[in-house]
Amino acid sequence: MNPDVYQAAAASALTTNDYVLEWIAENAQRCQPDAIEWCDGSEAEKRRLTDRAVEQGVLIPLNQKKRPGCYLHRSDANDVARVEHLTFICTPTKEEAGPTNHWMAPTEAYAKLATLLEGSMRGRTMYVVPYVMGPLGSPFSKIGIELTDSVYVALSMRIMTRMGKQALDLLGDSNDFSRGVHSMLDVNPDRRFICHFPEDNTVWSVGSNYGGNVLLGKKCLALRLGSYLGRRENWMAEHMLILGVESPEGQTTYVAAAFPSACGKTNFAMLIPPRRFQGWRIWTVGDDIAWMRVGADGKLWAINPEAGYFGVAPGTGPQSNPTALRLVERDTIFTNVAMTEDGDVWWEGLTDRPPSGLTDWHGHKYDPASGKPAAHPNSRFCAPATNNPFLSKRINDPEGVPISALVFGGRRATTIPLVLQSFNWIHGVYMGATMGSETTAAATGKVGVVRRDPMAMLPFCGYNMGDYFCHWLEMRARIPYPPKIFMVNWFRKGPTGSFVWPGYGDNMRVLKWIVDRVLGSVGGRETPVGWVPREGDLDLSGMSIASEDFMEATAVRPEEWKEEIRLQGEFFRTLDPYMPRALELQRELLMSAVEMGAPDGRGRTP
Ligand code: OXD
Ligand code: MN
Repeated sequence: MNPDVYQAAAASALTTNDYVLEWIAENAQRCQPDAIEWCDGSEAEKRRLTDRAVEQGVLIPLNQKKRPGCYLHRSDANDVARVEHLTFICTPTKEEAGPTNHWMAPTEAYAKLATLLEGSMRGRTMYVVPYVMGPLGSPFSKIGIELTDSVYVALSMRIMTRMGKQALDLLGDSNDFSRGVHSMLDVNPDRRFICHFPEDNTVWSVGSNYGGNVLLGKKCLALRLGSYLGRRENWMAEHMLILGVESPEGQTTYVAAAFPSACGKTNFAMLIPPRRFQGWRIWTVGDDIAWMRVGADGKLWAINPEAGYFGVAPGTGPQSNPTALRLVERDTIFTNVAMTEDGDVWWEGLTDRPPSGLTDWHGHKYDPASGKPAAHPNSRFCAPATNNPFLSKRINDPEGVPISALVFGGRRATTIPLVLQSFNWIHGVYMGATMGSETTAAATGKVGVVRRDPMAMLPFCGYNMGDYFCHWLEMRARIPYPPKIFMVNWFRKGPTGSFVWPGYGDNMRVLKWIVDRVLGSVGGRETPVGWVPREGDLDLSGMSIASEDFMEATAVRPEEWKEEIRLQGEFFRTLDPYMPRALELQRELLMSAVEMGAPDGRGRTP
């Protein structure tokens, strides 16, 4: 590397921290950038980087009258999603990564990626992006620095995290920061690796420029490294939204919920209560990630470590998420959506029919007759949380919010009722450990195959899934006043194949039952697999749902459950020999309870 480059970077450094400076020098030596630029997080810097990105064709300005401060990015067509098969947990032993993660030995991974990074930033700028995950000064928060050769990443990190000089000021002389190195290389799937080194609090990501692979604060630090650190430090990093339910009397109850990717987490986090619920408000704390710790009061407290939303655009429309439409009105970076003739954005689900004259996500004229979508199905918006009109006032509270209920959800056409309350913590952990979603015909060719995704963490747990379950079980002893645990399913279908529950805003009715159960102010029906609401327990006023549909939505059928519990056992076997015994015993207990209630002669009625 030209020594002047490093000299210039050292002279303009935003810190005197030797650990940081040495680490940057080492990586600059390896990657050989033409320039090194420290990101301070200022408005002037945002303007400068945005202008540069536009000049380079990385960002396309949208209609600034309609969408002030908004830009479109088109990614390489081979680089549009997270790549689980190229994502590695690099722990000293394979066993520590466990059966659900791809593993590479740390020495091998470092060597392989160092070779790829050699000279990778020649002709490019290395951006030094310091950031904080979590509210500034919070005991939950973590500091990270990402070195990246992507101006798109630098600008997106500015939205998604508390990015800038304040991170370095908070770090001071400490060595306690997460080290992220990212180079796009030539954006080639053959040279794409996302490697996590939990023991070194380090992530190296090469060959991609797609959000989940390269915004290293998000999935990489906040979930994979975070879950590893959480286990070591007795806290929890979870793939959960956090919302506050405020009653007309002004009492707010906080709920955290896990759903597999693309199952409507962002929509649920921004739910608008139906008209009947006048005076009720849902406040968004977070839409994707929760960091949770036991507070001095013995409750479980949570923060959202992020500062923005990286949401899936398709399917976001006036019915599914009117709030999201408001938050992408300005200062948003869109990726791989379609563009209208007048420089606005469009995606499937925004309106019933595509407007004429669209440009598709590749940048070509869109032909609706092609049968292909105009926006990529995983196209995204990246918007600051402060754009959300229903952002919780507690978003920057260093203590976070107290969680009263944990909710697990999935997309299931049968078996799983609209809402089910667990009997206790172990049973709740069991619900999370067995949650899953049915694949659709379009995705796999096989309908109704349940892909298990424990706690929605399958792609995000930074260590052995069996140990992760143990951590959940062990947390119970550390939480004197634990949240109640529930399971929901908005997607159950009736005999005619149509959904029995309308979903969207009406999910408020389920949320209210959950809150009332926490407060002990509503009843329910005990079934062998948990508590469900009876018809009068759920506020159904102001909606039209046939009584049969409600019965169907909340039905617990022994025959379906016997099969379900058998399949849950099959899933557990794939995690052997790491499965905690408590969950297998819970499984057997549920099976015998279901069999006792089953009208097939095998079980007896107790
Ligand atoms: C996400 C995901 O992008 O879960 O949040 O895939
Ligand atoms: Mn997610």
